Amino acid sequence: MSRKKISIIGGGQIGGVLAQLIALRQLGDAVLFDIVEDMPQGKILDIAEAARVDGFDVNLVGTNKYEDIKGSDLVIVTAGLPRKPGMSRDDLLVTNAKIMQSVAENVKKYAPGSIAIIISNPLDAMVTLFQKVSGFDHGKVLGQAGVLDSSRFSTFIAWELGVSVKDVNAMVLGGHGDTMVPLTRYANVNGIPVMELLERKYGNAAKAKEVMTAMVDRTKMAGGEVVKLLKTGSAFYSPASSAIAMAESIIYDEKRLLPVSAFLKGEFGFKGYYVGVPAVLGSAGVEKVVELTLDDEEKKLLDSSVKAVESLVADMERLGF
Ligand code: A3D
Repeated sequence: MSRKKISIIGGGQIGGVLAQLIALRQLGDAVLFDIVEDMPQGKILDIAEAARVDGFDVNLVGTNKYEDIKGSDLVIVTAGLPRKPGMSRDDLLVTNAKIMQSVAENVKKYAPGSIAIIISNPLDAMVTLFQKVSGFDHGKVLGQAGVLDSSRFSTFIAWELGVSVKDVNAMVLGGHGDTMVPLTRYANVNGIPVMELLERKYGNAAKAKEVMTAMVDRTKMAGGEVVKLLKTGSAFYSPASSAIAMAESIIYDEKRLLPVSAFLKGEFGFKGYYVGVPAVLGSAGVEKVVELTLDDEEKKLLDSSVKAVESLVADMERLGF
C-alpha cells in the first residue's frame, strides 16, 4: 500500500502537533501549509530532524504554496484564530469564516479528491461553510469536536471514579459550544453505568446526580478552562490527538463509531445541518450516522443545541458567507 498524503491547512499550535503525530505514527506523508512565511517550513524541519531519534520515515513538507497539497487523500483544516480569555467560540465567526472561505476554495482547486476534517471554530459553522464553498459530498466533510469533548468527559469520569480512562465510554453530542450534550445515561465503565458506580460510591442518588452534573458542566466549559490558563490561545494537544483518531479510522478504514460533526439528512429528526452525532468513519469518510434512543430530557437538550447551531449558521449566511 502506498503511503497516504495528508495536508494540514494552518500550521499553528494544532497544526504543528498534528504534523508531529502523523510523523510519529507514520500515518502518511504530511504537508503543513500556512500563510505565514517560513513558519511551516521551520516547524517541519524541526519535526523531520527528530526522525532518526523517533524512528519514523515519511516525507514531510512545510509550505506557503497551495500547489503542494495536490493529490492529498486527507486534508485537516486548523486555519483560523483561536479564542482568547473571555471570548466564546462564536466570537470568532467573521474572521474565521473569511479564512475558511479561502481555504475551501483552494482545497477544492488543488485537492478535489480529498476528505476534509475541519477543526477551526466555531466548528459546526466552519464545517458547513467548507462544504458549501468546496461543493464536496457531505460525507467527505466532517468536523472534529465530539471526539475531544467525549475524551474530556471520559477523563473527568475516570478521575472521579479512580478507574483507568481506557475503560470509560462516554459520548458528547450536539454542537461544539456551551449547549453540547454529554450523554450521562449512556456513560459507562466497561458496560457498568457511571450513574450506578457513583450511587455506590456516595450511597445516595441525589449526591451521585450532583457529582455527575458537576462533571457535565466541567466538560461543557473544558475548552474555556484551558483558554483561561494558557491566556494566549486555546487547547491544542488534545484537539490534534482527537483529529488523528478520526484520520486513522478513515485512512485504515477502521469503521470506528465516533462522535463527529456530520451532515444530518433527517437522522435524530434534523435535516440540513452539521451537528455532533455518532458516525461510522471509514475510507469513504462519514459512512453512516448512527441513531440512538434518547429520552425526553436528552431530546430537549439536543434540540436546543441544534437550534444554537442553526442560529449561528443563519448569522453566517446573513453576513454573506
Ligand atoms: P493558531 O495557533 O493561531 O493557528 C492558526 C493558524 O492558522 C496560524 O498559524 C495562522 O497563520 C493560520 N492561518 C490564518 N489564516 C490562514 C489562511 N487564510 N490560510 C491558512 N492558514 C491561515 O490556532 P490553533 O492551532 O490553536 O487553533 C486553530 C483553530 O482551531 C482555531 O479556530 C481554534 O478555535 C480551533 N480549535 C478547535 C477545537 C475543537 O475542538 C473544534 C479545539 C481547539 C481549537
